[in-house]
Amino acid sequence: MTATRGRFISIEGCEGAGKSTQVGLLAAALDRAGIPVQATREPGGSPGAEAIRRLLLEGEGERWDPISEALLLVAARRDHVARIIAPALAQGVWVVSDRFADSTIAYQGFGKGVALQELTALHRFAVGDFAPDLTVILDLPVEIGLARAAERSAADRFERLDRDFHEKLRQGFRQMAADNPARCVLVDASADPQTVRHAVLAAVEQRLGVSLG
Ligand code: T5A
Repeated sequence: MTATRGRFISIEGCEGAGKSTQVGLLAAALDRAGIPVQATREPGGSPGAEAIRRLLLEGEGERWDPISEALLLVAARRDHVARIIAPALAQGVWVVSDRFADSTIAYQGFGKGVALQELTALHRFAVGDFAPDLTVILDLPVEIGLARAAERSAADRFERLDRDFHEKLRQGFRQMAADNPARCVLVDASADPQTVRHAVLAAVEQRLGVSLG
């Protein structure tokens, strides 16, 4: 007997939006509801993609130009999809990913100016029309996100970029939510973690037809 395909949910947003926090809370809620779930992240998620993650996050800000960066990210994504996400979904496991392809459109496209149609073509080349069933975009003012990220750890290559860059990212994510209403839900992430959790679970229940208690 073949298992019913799992559902793929990506959690997106700017630095410090609370993505990792909400991935953990959502995975716990799915697990409590008896739904098999695997939490993962990008860049990374598979051994090969985690190796690429280290290349991307360490070192000087100008270590990679934006196109090289996009190529590395998409190579990591292909490995992550092929080795981790697609096999899990085929076995009926739900996958919740801390970032996915919308981050490339936001950071390398809206943020760093790589043409959006080139990024879309690259995505198709790497993973075809594979896409999340639901994308939750956590939205909050840039200052709040950067302050949260700074409290948590030292800045990485991306967090060191200037405020204008982070504002472009926010507007990019908002634009993607507006352009893809069937797939994306925009959630106000400026509230406390439990309030945000409530909104995320409500979106999953409404869009994917499950009850999370
Ligand atoms: N990147 C990634 C690209 O450029 N292109 C791509 O295609 C992809 C996939 C990844 C970097 O790579 C770039 C984007 C990133 O710069 P990362 O280490 O994964 O780097 O960093 P981020 O994804 O930005 O994750 P952060 O850890 O910075 O932020 P999160 O996950 O959004 O936030 P989280 O949950 O870790 O929370 C941060 C702090 O805030 C607190 C938490 O306890 C924590 O201390 N917090 C809250 N505080 C108050 N209220 C809330 N609601 C809170 N939620 C969490």
